[in-house]
Amino acid sequence: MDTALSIAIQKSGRLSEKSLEMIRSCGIDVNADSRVLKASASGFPLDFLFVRDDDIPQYVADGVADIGIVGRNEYDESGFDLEIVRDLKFASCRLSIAVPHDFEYKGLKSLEGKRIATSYPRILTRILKENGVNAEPVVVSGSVEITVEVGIADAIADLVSTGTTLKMNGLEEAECIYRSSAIMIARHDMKAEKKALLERLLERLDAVMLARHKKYILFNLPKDKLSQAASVIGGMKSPTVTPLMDEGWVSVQSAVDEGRFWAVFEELRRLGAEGILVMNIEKMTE
Ligand code: PRT
Ligand code: ZN
Repeated sequence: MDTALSIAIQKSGRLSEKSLEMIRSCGIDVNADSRVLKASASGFPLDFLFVRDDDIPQYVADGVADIGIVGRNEYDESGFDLEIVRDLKFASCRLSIAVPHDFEYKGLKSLEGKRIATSYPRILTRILKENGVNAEPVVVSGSVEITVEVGIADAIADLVSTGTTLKMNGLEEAECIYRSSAIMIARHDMKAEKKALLERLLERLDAVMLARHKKYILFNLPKDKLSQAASVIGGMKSPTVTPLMDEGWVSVQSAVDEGRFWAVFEELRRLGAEGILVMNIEKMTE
């Protein structure tokens, strides 16, 4: 049988849909309707294992799966030594210290001697230690935000994205101590055949991720404004320039960073650009 790479992804939760979507955008299809434990893909030799996110680092470490997609928080908390092959930059969140309103928080030192409830004792302990703070982690597996109210902790360290959960439970986000997003992990000692498959997968993934942060623009420009326009666009080796029937004008096309898009757009308008057309890029390489 031909070698296939196996990937562990979250069965159902905050990471599941995005993980599948990323893989699908690499031209790899998997039937996830019948989300059983295992499935094979079409379009690439990839086997899927749908599991709880907490188990993903362990499965990869044990060789049950070759690679996995998991929150950085779960990986760091697991304590396994794996390779982080990519930061996939979705499911971003932060681990924050939160305190009740009457707690006078003045930095991590305020936590000296306090009980801090968390589901991430390893990460919390490391950070407290780095900051020379002695506090007592109270380990809970869920509903961390109610521990202060019920009297088993003085403060908490929990994942936050919008902050609504903290507010609803009468807590204030005091300080972000750690940032997380979804990452792809792999074992260090993968066989050469599997490593080659992973490289192929990563090449596709990089093309997808790069394209997500770019827009493709096409516009007509008075020829004498070309060098100014090129410096506005920046980044790329050179924009593609095509002559137009009217000899005083050219047609220009280029990829532009999404974050700079509006600034570039306004500057091009100022230079006299006309017929500006903007498109999403599906895939791209540097
Ligand atoms: O069943 P399984 O074990 O697989 O899933 P799970 O319930 O353990 O994990 P899941 O699906 O909730 O989260 C998976 C991963 O998503 C986490 O490990 C993080 O890496 C990431 N992530 C991103 C988050 C959040 N954002 C987040 N907001 N994980 C949890 N939360 C919690 C937060 O702690 C709070 O209680 O969601 C609640 C709402 O957050 P606010 O701040 O938006 O109100
Ligand atoms: Zn979990």
